[in-house]
Amino acid sequence: MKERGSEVDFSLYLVTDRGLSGGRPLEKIVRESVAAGVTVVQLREKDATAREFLEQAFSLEKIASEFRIPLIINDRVDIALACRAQGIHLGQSDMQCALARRIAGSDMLIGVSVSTVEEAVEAEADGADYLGAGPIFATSTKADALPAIGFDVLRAIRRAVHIPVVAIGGIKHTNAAEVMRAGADGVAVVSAIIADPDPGAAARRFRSEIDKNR
Ligand code: TZP
Ligand code: MG
Repeated sequence: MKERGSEVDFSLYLVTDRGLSGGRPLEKIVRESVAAGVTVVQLREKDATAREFLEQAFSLEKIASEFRIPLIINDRVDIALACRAQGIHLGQSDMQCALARRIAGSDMLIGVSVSTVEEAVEAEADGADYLGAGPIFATSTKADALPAIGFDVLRAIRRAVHIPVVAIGGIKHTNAAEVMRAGADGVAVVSAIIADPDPGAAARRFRSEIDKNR
């Protein structure tokens, strides 16, 4: 089970939010940023209907397969199974990891959002393949984001588990290096790539900071 997460390159993890895309299709933003070095894409669309979410999932799955990177679906196990995505991402108020595993099977990559060491240890014990830890910094992208956890909690989470830890929340190319040095296996980014007028250039700026600090 551990191999499933450790085989994936989590270094630059893009999370979508079409509300920040300025009307550009997500397909274009995803294609340009993946071509420039994004290694994982999570479809996270809080305001989409199930039908819209499904359509978006199918079209991003095509791009992800083309570039041989994982597509991860936020919250919805059914949609991940329907579009044959490689993974699901679950928050603390979503279906528990072990139950999602029962539905989705042993091949599904499952990520869990955590903001404390206790949640991290529990998620690993529950069968998570990787963790999303944060918010590292304050962010306005997630309306109900918790207070920032900072580097000390990130380091403590890194020490407490054996699965990959992806840091999220307020990460820009200017602080990505520090986040990696604090022990993250990768950085997860919404606004700094999705809202950038040139998502490919934004992804390249991240890549060069991350690669200097791996
Ligand atoms: N979970 C914790 S913070 C966050 C999510 C989905 C949003 C991060 O967005 P940004 O724009 O990269 O700060
Ligand atoms: Mg969720």
